[in-house]
Amino acid sequence: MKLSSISFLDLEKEFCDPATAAAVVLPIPHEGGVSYGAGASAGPAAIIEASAQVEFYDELLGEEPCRMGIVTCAPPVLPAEPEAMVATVRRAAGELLDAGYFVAMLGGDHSVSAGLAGALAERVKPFSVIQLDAHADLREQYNDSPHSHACVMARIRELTPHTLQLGIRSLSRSQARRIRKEGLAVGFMHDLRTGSFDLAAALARLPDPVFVTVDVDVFDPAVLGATGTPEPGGMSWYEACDLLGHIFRLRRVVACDLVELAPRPHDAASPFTVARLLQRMLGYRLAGWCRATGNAWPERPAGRLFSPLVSSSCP
Ligand SMILES: [Mn+2]
Repeated sequence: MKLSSISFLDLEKEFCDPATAAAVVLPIPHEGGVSYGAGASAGPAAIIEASAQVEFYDELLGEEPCRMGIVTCAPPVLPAEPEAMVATVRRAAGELLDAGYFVAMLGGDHSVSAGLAGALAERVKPFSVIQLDAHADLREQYNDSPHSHACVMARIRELTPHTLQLGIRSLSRSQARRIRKEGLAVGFMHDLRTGSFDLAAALARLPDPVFVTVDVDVFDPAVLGATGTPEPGGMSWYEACDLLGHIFRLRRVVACDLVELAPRPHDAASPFTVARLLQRMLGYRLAGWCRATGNAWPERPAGRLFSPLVSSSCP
């Protein structure tokens, strides 16, 4: 494994050692056919840089997530051609899953998520994908490409039928028809807001393990504006944290990604928000492990804590 020169959260060596870490951060600075604003290839570096300012102590969890050990990889060499890029991500993520890490990938545009989903599909069946996103991303093709970020959930649904899409508030008529016709599990943002979407029931229908993919445009632009395709009416910070808290409590999450941050000048808040969210998601995972095993929050990294890709009863 090639390590990044700066680790996520700028951790002391003991807390980012590949031998003892439970989680790994994999930066994928790929930007293919971004449809509106550009800049997602600069996302991972901006998130890692901002993460150096994040307080280790999570005030909701009452603990420091970094005590699980979080190693940060250098980005792999990425071919520009989308299909080859996805295959590269599949291999890189697959090696990390095989090594027993909880994999947290940083995009890049949303097309990179097909690589991580592909790595899971090669290793475990069934598995689920939960998407937090403003956009349904169910197009078969976009700008003549099936690998566009606007098609990623269509590609992922070729790998698993178990998907749940949350926070959606932008889609075409044909995508809306597909959702109705195939009865896809979609929690539209307005239904989440009014409480008319039964999240617990939707989560109960998903098999473990779960990959959670977060397109940062799920946030309201007032919370996070540095993204290529902003949409009004998105989640607040606490809405997103509550939702992810439920997901990590009720399902066994083995991998996540955060994609589509496109850093812009004079906006330190957006990359910092993503860095904090990743730290919190890792904390939710560790909290789930503590609950499931009865173990205390670890003081220092103790190897691969999370049984990764085996069947459903493991914590
Ligand atoms: Mn999106």
